[in-house]
Amino acid sequence: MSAKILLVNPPIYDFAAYDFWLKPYGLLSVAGYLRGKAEFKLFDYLDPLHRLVAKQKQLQSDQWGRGRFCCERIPNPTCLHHIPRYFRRFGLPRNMFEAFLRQHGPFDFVLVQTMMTYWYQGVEEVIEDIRKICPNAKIVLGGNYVTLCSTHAQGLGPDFLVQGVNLEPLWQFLQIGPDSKQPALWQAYDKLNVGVLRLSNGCPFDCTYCSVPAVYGKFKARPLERSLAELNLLAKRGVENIAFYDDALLFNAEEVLMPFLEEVLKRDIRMNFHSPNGLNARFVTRELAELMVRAGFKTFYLGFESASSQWHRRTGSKVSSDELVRALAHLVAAGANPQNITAYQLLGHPYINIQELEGSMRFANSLGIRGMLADFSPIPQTGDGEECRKWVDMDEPLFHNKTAFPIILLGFDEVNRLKDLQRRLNRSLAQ
Ligand code: B12
Ligand code: SF4
Repeated sequence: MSAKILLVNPPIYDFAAYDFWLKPYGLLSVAGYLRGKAEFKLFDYLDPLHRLVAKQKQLQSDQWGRGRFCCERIPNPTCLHHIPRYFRRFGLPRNMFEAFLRQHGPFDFVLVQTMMTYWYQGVEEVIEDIRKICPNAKIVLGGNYVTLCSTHAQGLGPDFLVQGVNLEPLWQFLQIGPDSKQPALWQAYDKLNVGVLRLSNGCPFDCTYCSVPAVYGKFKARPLERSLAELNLLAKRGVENIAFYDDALLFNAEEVLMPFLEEVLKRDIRMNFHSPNGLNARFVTRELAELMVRAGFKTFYLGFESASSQWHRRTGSKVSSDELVRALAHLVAAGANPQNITAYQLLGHPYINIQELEGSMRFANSLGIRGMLADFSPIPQTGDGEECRKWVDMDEPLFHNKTAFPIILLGFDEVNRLKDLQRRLNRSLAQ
């Protein structure tokens, strides 16, 4: 008899959370490798098409598949009691999971997705409920929090941790052999309107605030045929919006993104593509911009971070202001709507003194595109994250919280002032 495996995407405990094309892609990928070799059930606390959420008007997704999560207010965690923002639990109610476990259990294994390090309270809740209702199930955690904070994750009491990207120990633990050609298990959802793809792993840069280089190593393309098969699967499931989760989607585009998009056009696959994870403006050529727009890219998020060349030199030199200007010209000439182009800039980075943030915000605004302040989350084992031990206890992942850290570094009033300024600058574009 094949193993019975439950897949869980936990609720989020945070000050803010928004469905910015959030899917448990690591978890679904692992389950995909085991397709046909085990019996699967999925419980995704953040599923926007769950019947409980789908019927609430204010929670409905926008035209590109983004939206709000259902949530309830809860007290701030003790160590963040001084942060003057409301803390919340986002996702389906806890008793729904309990009822689900009673109805569909027992399970042999439960695989739990972990994402932001500071979201571990959701994982803790899930483990507690499984232990109570399905005490014999073996609990496996994998994903970003486990990879970056493995000792802390061990303390939550799982049976097995999958750190990083090597899945060999997992196959041994499950005693099931994988089929690595299989796409993610998107069939686990009854209904689906958003999908995720990743055409590559890793990144050629080495930014001092980022964990990707250490975890994934240098850039490596994934097999094109496998990505196309996954896109096909998503198209058949009725998905209209695809978010790319690549770290460096535009790097080596002639060999990775461009052949993929050419196939999309050749096969007449119509999708809206999105890049929530920040594109590198340096790689946007005229040809690439044209192809992206023709193949269906609708929203463009560019990782700009700062207009200060000194700041960029100190953190990894990933992009310059000139490169941003050039990329925008190509995108707009290709037909991209400037209202759907956004430049991310880091708020609350420890080198804010040389970041010239306000000037950078005004600069992006002068180019006629929206700016978005990406609150800085200090990441353990990165150069900049380790420096943040000066301000917070980095061994407590709640201190990596992206709402909390900028307030701790800059103060509540200064954070509000900068956010207000960003709002005003964006509003000025609409006039
Ligand atoms: C996509 C992405 C996002 C998406 C959302 C993703 C989501 N579902 O929540 C968006 C764009 C919204 C986002 C936002 C942010 N992100 Co982000 N993001 C990522 C990214 C690129 C991929 C995450 C992912 O889905 N990985 C899973 C898949 C794609 O990876 P995979 O390699 O196929 O997985 C394999 C293994 O890891 C393992 N595995 C993975 N999961 C699981 C689960 C199980 C059970 C098992 C067994 C195995 C397993 O097996 C897989 C198969 O081979 C990572 C970087 C990275 N490369 O991981 C950063 C990353 C997670 N983000 C990061 C940051 C900093 C942010 C922001 C704070 C940025 C900002 N300032 O705004 C925000 C925070 C959002 C919030 N609300 O708090 C940091 C982590 C920060 C932290 N403290 O944890 C990362 C690590 C990048 C970095 N700079 O180092 N992000
Ligand atoms: S370019 Fe992006 S993914 Fe690459 S190291 Fe820098 S921040 Fe990380």
